[in-house]
Parts: sequence; C-alpha cells; structure tokens
Amino acid sequence: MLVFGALLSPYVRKVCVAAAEKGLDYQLKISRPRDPDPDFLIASPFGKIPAIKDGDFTLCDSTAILAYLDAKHPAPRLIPADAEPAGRAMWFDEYADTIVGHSGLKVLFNRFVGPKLFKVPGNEAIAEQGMAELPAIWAYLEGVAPAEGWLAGATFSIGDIAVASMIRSLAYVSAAPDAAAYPAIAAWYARVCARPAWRLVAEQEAATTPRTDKP
Ligand SMILES: N[C@@H](CCC(=O)N[C@@H](CS)C(=O)NCC(=O)O)C(=O)O
Repeated sequence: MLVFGALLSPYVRKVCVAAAEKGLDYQLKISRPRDPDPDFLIASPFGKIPAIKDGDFTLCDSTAILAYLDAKHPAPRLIPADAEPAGRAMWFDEYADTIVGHSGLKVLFNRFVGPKLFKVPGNEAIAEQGMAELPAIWAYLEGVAPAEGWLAGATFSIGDIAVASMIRSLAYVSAAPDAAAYPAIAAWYARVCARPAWRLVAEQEAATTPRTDKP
C-alpha cells in the first residue's frame, strides 16, 4: 500500500500507525498538500494529505482510510465491534481531528509549517488564538484519560491513535499538553508511545521529517 503524505501531519501519522498496528507493509510517498503529482490528485481530489493507493483502490481522509483498513484487515480491530466502545472510539477520533485540530493546527501551521517548511510568513495572532483555545481542550481530555487501558475502554482504538497523533504534531511547536499540568494525559500518552507500532512510525518520522529539533 502506498501512503501519500508526510509524517509531520497528524492525519498521515494516524494512517501509518494504524497500518503498523495491523502489521501491514506500506510505503510512504512523501507528498505535500496540493502536490501536483497526478497519482496523488487521483487519490485525493481536494489535495489533502493523507491518501492511499492499495492495488487499484484509492482513498483519502484519515478516518475513511482507517475504516477501510479495519474492514479489510480486521486483526486487530481499531474500531471496536461493540456499540459503546465503537461510539467512544469514533468520538475521540472526531475530538482529535476537528476539536484539537481546529485549535492546535492554527499553532502548527503558523509557527512551523508555513514559515519553516513552505517559507510563507505565519500569522502570529492566529497562532496565539490557537494557544489560548487549547487549555480548555486539554482540560476535557485530562478528565477522561483513563488510569489504565485506552480512551474507548479496554481496547486500543482509532481514538487513541488520533488524539496521540495530534499531541505529537503539536510537540513540534511546544503546544502539546504539559505533563505537570495534565498528568493523566501524560500517563496515557506515554502508554501509546511505548507501543511497537508507534515506535516504528516515530523512527520513520525522524528519518523523513525535515528539521533538527524533533519532539
Ligand atoms: N479530514 C482530513 C484532514 C486532512 C488535512 O486537513 N490534511 C492537511 C495536512 S495536516 C492538508 O492536507 N491540508 C491542506 C488543505 O487543507 O488544503 C483527514 O482526516 O485526513
């Protein structure tokens, strides 16, 4: 399977960690948003990363890709089979992608991706706004992060991958939740980072991300 994208993106990392959890072989084809590569644009008609090509099948959007991978390779399931954990897993995926992402990516784009990678000036006022929004978002997570197990219950899920992936990307701009202020998040996040699949992708990220001061 080909994965189009770059591992600085929380959405791309989510797909690669899911593939690694399932023991799938994938090849990362480094692509930036709106990359002109025609194969990429077929897989991702709006030019967003990630996208995949699996045989003749193409798909974009991290959550759609995880649903596809879970249906095709159900062991281990990342979307639980039972109703309540399934609902909770999808909620945490949504929380990561749209709530943490909505605020956190204002910081990542304006302090790192724009100025350092794309060489366009960041908007510091928007970055500040994102920083101001994050504490309430982390306070919620601190209240629900479990002392043991995972966000959706006993089973590691898409929710854990999505939230942890956002946190890792925000560490590039020192916008990840501080361990002293949010100890429950820190303990849960450390458990995610200790998983072999996560470590595998972190190594690939270190080798393919263009910066020296990585998180
Ligand atoms: N909902 C999408 C979001 C993907 C997304 O927004 N990716 C960003 C990079 S982190 C992107 O490609 N942005 C370019 C754009 O919006 O034009 C997913 O889960 O894959």
